[in-house]
Amino acid sequence: MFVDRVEIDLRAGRGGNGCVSFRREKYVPRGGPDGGDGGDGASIILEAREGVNSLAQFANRKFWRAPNGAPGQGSGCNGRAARDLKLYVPPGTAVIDAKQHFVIKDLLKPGDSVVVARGGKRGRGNASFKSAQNQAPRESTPGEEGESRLVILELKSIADVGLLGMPNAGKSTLLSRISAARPEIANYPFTTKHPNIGIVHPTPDTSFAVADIPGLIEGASEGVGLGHEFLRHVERAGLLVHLVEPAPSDGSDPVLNYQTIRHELESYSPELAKRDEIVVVSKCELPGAEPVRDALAEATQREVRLISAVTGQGLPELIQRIARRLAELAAAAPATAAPDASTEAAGRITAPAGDRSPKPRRLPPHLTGLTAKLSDERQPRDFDEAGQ
Ligand SMILES: Nc1nc2c(ncn2[C@@H]2O[C@H](COP(=O)(O)OP(=O)(O)OP(=O)(O)O)[C@@H](O)[C@H]2O)c(=O)[nH]1
Ligand SMILES: [Mg+2]
Repeated sequence: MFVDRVEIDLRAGRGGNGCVSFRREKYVPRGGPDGGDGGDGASIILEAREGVNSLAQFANRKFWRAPNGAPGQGSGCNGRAARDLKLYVPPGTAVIDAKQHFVIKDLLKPGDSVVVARGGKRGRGNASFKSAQNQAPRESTPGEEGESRLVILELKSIADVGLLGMPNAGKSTLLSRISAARPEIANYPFTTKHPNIGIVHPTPDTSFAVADIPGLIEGASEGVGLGHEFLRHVERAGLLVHLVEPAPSDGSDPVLNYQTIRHELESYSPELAKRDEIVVVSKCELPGAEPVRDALAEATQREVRLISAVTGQGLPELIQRIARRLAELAAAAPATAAPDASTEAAGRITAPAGDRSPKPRRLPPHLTGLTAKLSDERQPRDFDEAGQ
């Protein structure tokens, strides 16, 4: 089951209460306070992990509770701190506060994590209130409540390239031809019901990820068909590949189909509509593909490619074109990212470059002072050195 958006209710653990207790033991009069502290409550941590590819584990369970810290006990026993609850999500999951609608954190890379609900702090036992003035304290503090939070987890797949097109345009077939992904393919619309990601290797040591999403139709922004819900899976893609079928089975005009998808894209997100787009005519071994290519090129004033997943025509060129464009985008990105990096570096306190060696340890005065030797000689010996 593929799940890409869930709302979950999180509550971190409560801290354990502190304990009020006095030492009572035969022959130990006024034993003093010995109530231990409680243990800290567990926090809830969300972590992106490689290999997790859907939010399915949250689909049937809305409430997640982290364990409470154990209370303190007599004889100076502190309560056990509860172990944090770690929940694993796919890389690319945005953690959103459901009440105030802001992104708490975008967990992009495997290993990225965020403490979404902090565990309650432990309560203090009466032993910790002991002082010279107050030698028999009867006070303790309760453990704090853990944070509770309603969050939305929204998976936006991490792909470099997104495939767009009407249903049945041949998106899944293209993905299966250029990568090891094996999406479902069939000769009817809406075969694909959830996104598929495939990794393409243009050269043995380079790769990019391609996302195939369910087809869009007119009115997708109003929820027609599968809606444009799945467009979020291409939101992170720097490059879109728009497939146009030359002879749709419903007899519609391919150029109009192209414009419909563009329109839907714009109504979903104007920002996404501005992304780089490569337009291709699929199934080009079928008759009538070339006139469609020419008509599209005229309508878009752009280069339009012909590909065929059946004969393999145009596929290596398309892969090379995508790889080149991605490399250009990657080369352009550091220039815009650079100011961020420098401001971050400026904010950080770093040691001067030359001062990396550890400081020499200072010896205690009885080993370095004037009397060090003297005191050594005067030490009582418990064996006779001469006799050894
Ligand atoms: N002749 C020919 N048929 C193709 C080609 N590529 C795909 N097809 C056929 O087109 C049909 C639809 O292909 P899919 O890959 O499932 O299309 P899709 O765009 O993923 O469709 P949805 O998942 O429904 O949105 C299948 O029957 C494929 O066999 C091609 O290059 N040539
Ligand atoms: Mg498909």
